[in-house]
Amino acid sequence: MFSTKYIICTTLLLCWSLTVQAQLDANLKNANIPKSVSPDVPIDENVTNASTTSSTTTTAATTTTTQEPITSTTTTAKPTPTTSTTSTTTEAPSTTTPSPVPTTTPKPTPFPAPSVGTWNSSCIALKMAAQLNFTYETKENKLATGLYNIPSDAKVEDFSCENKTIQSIELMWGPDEAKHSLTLTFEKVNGSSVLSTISIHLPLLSDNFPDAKENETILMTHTKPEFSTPEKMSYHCTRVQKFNLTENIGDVKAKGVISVSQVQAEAFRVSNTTAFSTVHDCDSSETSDVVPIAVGIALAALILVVLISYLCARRRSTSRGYMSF
Ligand SMILES: *[C@@H]1O[C@H](CO)[C@@H](O)[C@H](O)[C@H]1NC(C)=O
Ligand SMILES: *[C@@H]1O[C@H](CO)[C@@H](O)[C@H](O)[C@H]1NC(C)=O
Ligand SMILES: *[C@@H]1O[C@H](CO)[C@@H](O)[C@H](O)[C@H]1NC(C)=O
Ligand SMILES: *[C@@H]1O[C@H](CO)[C@@H](O)[C@H](O)[C@H]1NC(C)=O
Ligand SMILES: *[C@@H]1O[C@H](CO)[C@@H](O)[C@H](O)[C@H]1NC(C)=O
Ligand SMILES: *[C@@H]1O[C@H](CO)[C@@H](O)[C@H](O)[C@H]1NC(C)=O
Ligand SMILES: *[C@@H]1O[C@H](CO)[C@@H](O)[C@H](O)[C@H]1NC(C)=O
Ligand SMILES: *[C@@H]1O[C@H](CO)[C@@H](O)[C@H](O)[C@H]1NC(C)=O
Ligand SMILES: CC(=O)N[C@H]1CO[C@H](CO)[C@@H](O)[C@@H]1O
Repeated sequence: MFSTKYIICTTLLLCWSLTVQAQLDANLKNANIPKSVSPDVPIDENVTNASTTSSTTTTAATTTTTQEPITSTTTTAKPTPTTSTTSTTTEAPSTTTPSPVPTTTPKPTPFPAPSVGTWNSSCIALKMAAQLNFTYETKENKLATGLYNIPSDAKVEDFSCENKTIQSIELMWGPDEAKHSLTLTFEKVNGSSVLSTISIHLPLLSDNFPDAKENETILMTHTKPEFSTPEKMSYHCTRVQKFNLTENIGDVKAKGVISVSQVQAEAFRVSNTTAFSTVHDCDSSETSDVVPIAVGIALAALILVVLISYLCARRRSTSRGYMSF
């Protein structure tokens, strides 16, 4: 009589712990999917053209004509209401448009996602998409937030391959009088290759940053080992990774973030084939640790539950002198 109750109880607990484990597994599997989807957002050519033309032709001429393309873009941007507002006027349009709240959001056209570039030197092969988010000073001495995509057609300007422990590659783009550059330095530490430094030299041209101070140049670095990979393997990571960038000029401490995605990088290459070596994925090592631990915890909990219910049932039936058996 009592034992049947406990058997039912035990099976219920068993089912519960199994579903918990299943949910854990599902969560772990789903965890990486949204991250890898986000960098694949296609670049809307019209949005880029609309934004560049609107910024260059703001000669205070006709405000009605500039608003027309904006409303046309909002219809396309409607399905994503969670577009990150990028420091462009946020409160001002609310007074002019008394229409309901969800249908507003006219200005923040999404900044295009960076496109993936491929670069190589004799010792470094690199593939990635990168976007900068940084603060800069405006003509009115205010701080503004700027977004900038590293162009995929940047050229390999310089590289250093002679040293067996430190190698670097420098990408360059932009007009001759204002060269932009991104330098990546790789180091060999304990038999692993790491990206030790990212340095950025970014002159703010009036085409992209019309409100920036004249001749303002952003110099930012990130010095922390990233992309750690065993020797003779290539680092691979599809999801977006954000690295903090700092600028230390005098007492000014500007800050920025570089977001890299779709990364495949390999330094200290010896063969001169262009193909990457065996992939070391940023997530495979993590998940292969996390999944067994989660499964182990779930199984341990299950065993504990079964044991406790069995002992309880046994004690009860013993105290009642095996009545129900
Ligand atoms: C983008 O612009 C082109 C030419 O201006 C036009 O043909 C096309 O329909 C536009 N696409 C969208 C999605 O607005
Ligand atoms: C990069 O790879 C291309 C294609 O294999 C090759 O022609 C070029 O020489 C390489 N560049 C450097 C700097 O090694
Ligand atoms: C850029 O950085 C600022 C400040 O950290 C943040 O508010 C903004 O959402 C970021 N923009 C993007 C597109 O990541
Ligand atoms: C590589 O560079 C490091 C640091 O600059 C230096 O200590 C080392 O001697 C160099 N190695 C070679 C082989 O040039
Ligand atoms: C290299 O490995 C040694 C021993 O395993 C360790 O003490 C040292 O901290 C490691 N160095 C780095 C930079 O990780
Ligand atoms: C900006 O650079 C140009 C060309 O080098 C120079 O003529 C001009 O004086 C500079 N402006 C400022 C404010 O430094
Ligand atoms: C990057 O900067 C942000 C804001 O300053 C800070 O909260 C975060 O901890 C930093 N991340 C790293 C890895 O230093
Ligand atoms: C590098 O490539 C050249 C010609 O493409 C070839 O002659 C040479 O043997 C290659 N070196 C190695 C180490 O594979
Ligand atoms: C749709 C459209 O007009 N796209 C153009 C945007 O601008 C780039 C370069 O400025 C052109 O290559 C695209 O054709």
